Amino acid sequence: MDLRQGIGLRKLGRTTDEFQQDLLSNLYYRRGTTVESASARDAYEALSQTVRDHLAERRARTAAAQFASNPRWVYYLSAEYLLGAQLEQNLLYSSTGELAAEAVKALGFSLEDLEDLDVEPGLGNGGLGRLAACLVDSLATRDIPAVGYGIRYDLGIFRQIITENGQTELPDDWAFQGNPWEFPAPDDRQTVGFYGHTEPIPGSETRKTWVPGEIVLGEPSHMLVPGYGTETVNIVRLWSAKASEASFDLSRFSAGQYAEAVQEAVRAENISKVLYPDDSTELGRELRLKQQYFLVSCSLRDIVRRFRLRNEGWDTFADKTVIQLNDTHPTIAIPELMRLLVDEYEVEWAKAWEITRRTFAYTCHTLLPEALETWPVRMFEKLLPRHLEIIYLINMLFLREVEARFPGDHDRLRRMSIIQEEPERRVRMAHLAVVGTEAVNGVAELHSKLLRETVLDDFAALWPAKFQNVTNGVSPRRFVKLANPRLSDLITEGLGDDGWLRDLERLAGLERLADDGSFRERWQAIKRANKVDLAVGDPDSLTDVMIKRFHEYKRQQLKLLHVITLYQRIRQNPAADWVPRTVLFAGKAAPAYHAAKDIIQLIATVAHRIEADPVASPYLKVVFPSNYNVTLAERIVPAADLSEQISLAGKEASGTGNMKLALNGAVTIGTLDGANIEIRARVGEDNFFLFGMDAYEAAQARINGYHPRHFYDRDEELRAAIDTLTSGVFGDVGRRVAGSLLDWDEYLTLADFRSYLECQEHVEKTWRDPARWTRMSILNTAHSGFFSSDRTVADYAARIWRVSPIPVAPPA
Ligand code: H53
Repeated sequence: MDLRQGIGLRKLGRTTDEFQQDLLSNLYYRRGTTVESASARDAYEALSQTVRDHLAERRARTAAAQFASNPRWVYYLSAEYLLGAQLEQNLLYSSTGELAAEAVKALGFSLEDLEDLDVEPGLGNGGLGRLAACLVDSLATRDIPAVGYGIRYDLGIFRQIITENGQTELPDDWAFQGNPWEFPAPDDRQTVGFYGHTEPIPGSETRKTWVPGEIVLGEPSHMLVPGYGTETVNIVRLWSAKASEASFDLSRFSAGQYAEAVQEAVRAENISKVLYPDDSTELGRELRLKQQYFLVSCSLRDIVRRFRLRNEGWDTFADKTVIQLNDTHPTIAIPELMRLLVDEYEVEWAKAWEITRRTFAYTCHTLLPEALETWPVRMFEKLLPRHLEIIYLINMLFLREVEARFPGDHDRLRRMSIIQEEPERRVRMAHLAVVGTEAVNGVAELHSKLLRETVLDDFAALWPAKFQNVTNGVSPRRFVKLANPRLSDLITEGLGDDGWLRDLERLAGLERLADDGSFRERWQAIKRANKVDLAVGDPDSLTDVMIKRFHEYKRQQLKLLHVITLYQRIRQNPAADWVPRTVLFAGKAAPAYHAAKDIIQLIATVAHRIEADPVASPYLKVVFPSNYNVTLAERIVPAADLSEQISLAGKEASGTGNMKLALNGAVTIGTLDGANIEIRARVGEDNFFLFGMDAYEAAQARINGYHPRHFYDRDEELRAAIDTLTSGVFGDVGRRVAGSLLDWDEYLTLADFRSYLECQEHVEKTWRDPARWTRMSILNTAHSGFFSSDRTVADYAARIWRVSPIPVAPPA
């Protein structure tokens, strides 16, 4: 019997009664409890399993269809995934929401109660991790055979608590109570080596034997990634580090040396213990490099295993495989594939190199030089000795190519080398990633252009065709349909059907409704209702949100100077006609990034001061909810009126929060940075509040000699704001922030201050005309269709991966 024919035989409940029976089965047989004693947790687990079964059945059909067509598979390698809560999403994607609501009601629970128990796996830091989650959603939605590979960190991004003392970090043991959404597959376990030495192989110049000094096991488990409005269910496969049996020292244990007995095992398992909470700044720790190699080694072996299920030899490997590197984090995959091919499978070097280059593509997500990873050569030498040798050989051959194109240009060789020589020898991972791939892309038009013109200019001169742009996008399912059900319903009504959820450009059909008075009123009422739900301030006030990681380049400090200025203006003239505002900040700072944590603490302090001030508090409120994550974003985004995208131009690669907010009808105040430029081009200049220097002016300002005090001296309000900080009324933290602005101001905050304030006045003037504002809001949504991650994935598929959809037939 062909097992694949059997798929679909198990009947899944499609009526309320059947669904309820499935739920009860899971409660009894898998959870081992009864209706009488079922806790909310029991009900949550049983429900999750019931919903999961619907996806699992689709998964089985998907795998059958995908393997049968032996396609080119897309493998997304990412150190981070911010998948968001699963239950609500999976109810939507399996169309079981209504059945589930009925079924759990009979058990005495509400769906909302159970959704509250669903913990989001916080396996990422910020934009890059959430982008990975949006892309896997869209890959499935577009029926593209794909697997996302990542690390199953025991502890995800820290839980943040905000008090007047700033940010406190607590461990995030997200799977403490188990995770009903994943399938462990210990039988697909891989062996990963570290340290040790290499030995020559007699008769071969390029092949070597690597004898590792430490062995760790990688155990996968996968989560299902359903497509929306289609049958496809792909997977994300996450690796956990496990110690081998041999690493437990029984004799020491027997001798009572309990800690020593498990020492080696603990060390091995530490590899997937914790997500590094740095976002786009370098963290030079050996354990981090170990994590990267662990992810890469496990995933490549799994990719090879999958290739061999349908193919033989190596000639077609690159035709059947494309591996997308999400930033430089998984770049060691390039020398690792070379090692597998050359050392283990005895493929000749030149052929292996051709296969490798054709297999990989690299997405760069930054322009900050400090975020381009480099690793000390001596660390590589110790941890991955064979990989270093391979990198040296790759580099030698590459520099020969450069020398042939630009004879005698020694400075160019030095600049382009994969090995940095001064002040210390380091491996430049971005250079390795460019050399070892077929395509390199930035994540927004400006970013891709600046990559070609600045950070990677020498490479763009050598290989102009390699460089591309693929503008980021976001999932309209999660960030409109799930996050903003009221608006989704109105959009569906306005457009006549919900086809926009799979074809977001159809939102353009809302344009004609922007001048319809009754539609506008309903739009406005929804925004208000969302604010009531969020419950952070007066729902009639202008809800002004800045939600993102804390980083000086993003300039939360500029927003804070605006808040202080507003506060002082109100205090000076309490009787004036002020526009009431609720300013909402949310976001985390890397625990070791003290300047960013200072800004958080200062915001919390200022918020408290304003709250306690009876003169200012009726007009100005600052709130800072703790622990910004995907779930919280889903509550804030639908309630925002104004979206703050105020990074120094040329620093934010793209941004994706800007897209989520615009899609939900927030109007952006922003600089010409990252994807803001493309948002403005689409929603129209009149529907976007622009201020500040552009990227070229900003770069020029630094070159010409930037003096923040120049702006301080010439702007009375700016001086007053900074002086209050310096005076110490907001404590030492105020002095520190003021000092850093006055003395250096790396991101030209003071230079953009006046332009920002004037722009905010324009915002208020516009806000006073609700019809006009609402029209702008509708037009923002109407013209944000481009920013769907479905479009992003279609771009990658057509221009970088060269893959086509493989549709999955519905059950017979
Ligand atoms: O990646 C986002 C961009 C955003 C950029 C962010 C990012 C990280 O979250 C981490 C490391 C890194 O190099 C870049 O800052 O601008 O939108 C997705 O591309």
